[in-house]
Amino acid sequence: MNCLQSWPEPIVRVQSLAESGITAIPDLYIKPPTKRPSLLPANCNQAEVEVNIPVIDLQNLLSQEESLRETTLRSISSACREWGFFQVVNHGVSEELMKRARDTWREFFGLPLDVKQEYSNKPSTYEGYGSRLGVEKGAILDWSDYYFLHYMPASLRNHSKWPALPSSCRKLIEEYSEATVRLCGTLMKLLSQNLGLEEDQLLNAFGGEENIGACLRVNFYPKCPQPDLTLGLSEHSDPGGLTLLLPDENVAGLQVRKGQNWVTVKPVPNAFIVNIGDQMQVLSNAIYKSVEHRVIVNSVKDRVSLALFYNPKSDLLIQPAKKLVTKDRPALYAPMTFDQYRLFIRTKGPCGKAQVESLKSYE
Ligand SMILES: O=C(O)CCC(=O)C(=O)O
Repeated sequence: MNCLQSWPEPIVRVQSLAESGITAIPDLYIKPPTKRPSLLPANCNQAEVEVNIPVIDLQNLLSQEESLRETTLRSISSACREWGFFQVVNHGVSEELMKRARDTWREFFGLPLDVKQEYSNKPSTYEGYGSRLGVEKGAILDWSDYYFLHYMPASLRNHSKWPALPSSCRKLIEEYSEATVRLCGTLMKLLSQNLGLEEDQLLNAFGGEENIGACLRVNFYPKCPQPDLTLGLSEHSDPGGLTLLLPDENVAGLQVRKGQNWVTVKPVPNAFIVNIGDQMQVLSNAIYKSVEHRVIVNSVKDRVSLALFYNPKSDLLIQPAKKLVTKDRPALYAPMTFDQYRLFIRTKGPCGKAQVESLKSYE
C-alpha cells in the first residue's frame, strides 16, 4: 500500500475555491469534452428525459395480500437486473433522522476551514475530510469535498476520527448508521430471496451481520461557476456491496447510466436511493448489475448527499454463489477479497466500470 501513503499534490478544498468568487474553474477540474455533462444526445427523445429509476414502496411487503408482496419483490428484482438502482419509500428510517442527518452535515461543511482541516484525510485509509479520490499525479479532479468514516466492523469505529463539531455530529452518526445498516440488512435478505438463494446467504457471504463492513461518505458539492465543464463525481460503479444514498432533498445531481444515456434521478420525498455495487454483481454472477453513475453540479446551489456503503468483510473471498453458476452460465469472476478489489479505486479514482469488467474471466 506504499503508493497510498500521501497525496501526489497539495490538497485544495473545492468549497474554498468556490467561495473565493472565481468565475472560471481551474484547468485541473476541466473534464475532456467526452466526459463533460453533455446536453441530450441527438438520438435521445423526450420520453427518455422524463424517465426515472423505479420507486418501490417497502410497506407493501407487509401487506396481507400475497399478490402485492409478490409484485413488490418482482419490482425489486427487475430494478436490480435492469437498472442496478431504485428508490425506496416507507423503509422504516424516520424522516426526522433523515432530515437531522442532512442538517448536521450541512452544518459541518459550513464550519470554518481550520476546524475541518483537523480531520484532513490520507489515501492510506481515506478516513476524514477529503477532496480527491485516487492518487494519480496530474489527474483531472472532481468538483466536490467529502467526509469518509468507518462504522462497521465495530473494531474500526473510531470516534476521534469523526467530527467533534457540530456537537451533535458523533451521536447523529451512530444513530444514522445504525438505522441505515439495519435497512441494508433487510434489503440483503430480499435480494437473496429474489435470486432463489437462502434468505441469509448474501449476508453470510459478506461475513454475517457482525462482520460486514459499513462506511459513510458524506459528499459536499459546492456551487460551480462552469458546471458544463466538470463533474461533482466522475462516472464510476461502487466497488462494495450495496449503497444506500440519502440525496439532497432540494437539488438533483445524480445521473445513472441507461444504455447510451444518462438519466437524472428525481429524488422522491423521504426516499433512499439503493444501488447494487460490484461485489453484489460478482456474487450474483452478473444477474444483478452494478451500474455506472456520476454527479453533475450547478451554479446556483450547493448539494449534500450521504452514501452508506454496505460491504463484505474485507478479507473474505467474494465469488459467484454456487447456485448461480451453471453449465450454461459459468462463473464470470475469479474469487477476490474486497481489500484487494478496492485498492483499484483508491489508487486510480473513479473510472467507470473498468475494474469489474476487467475481472470477467468468461464471456
Ligand atoms: O451524491 C450522489 O448523488 C452520489 C454519490 C455517489 O455516487 C457516491 O458517493 O459514490
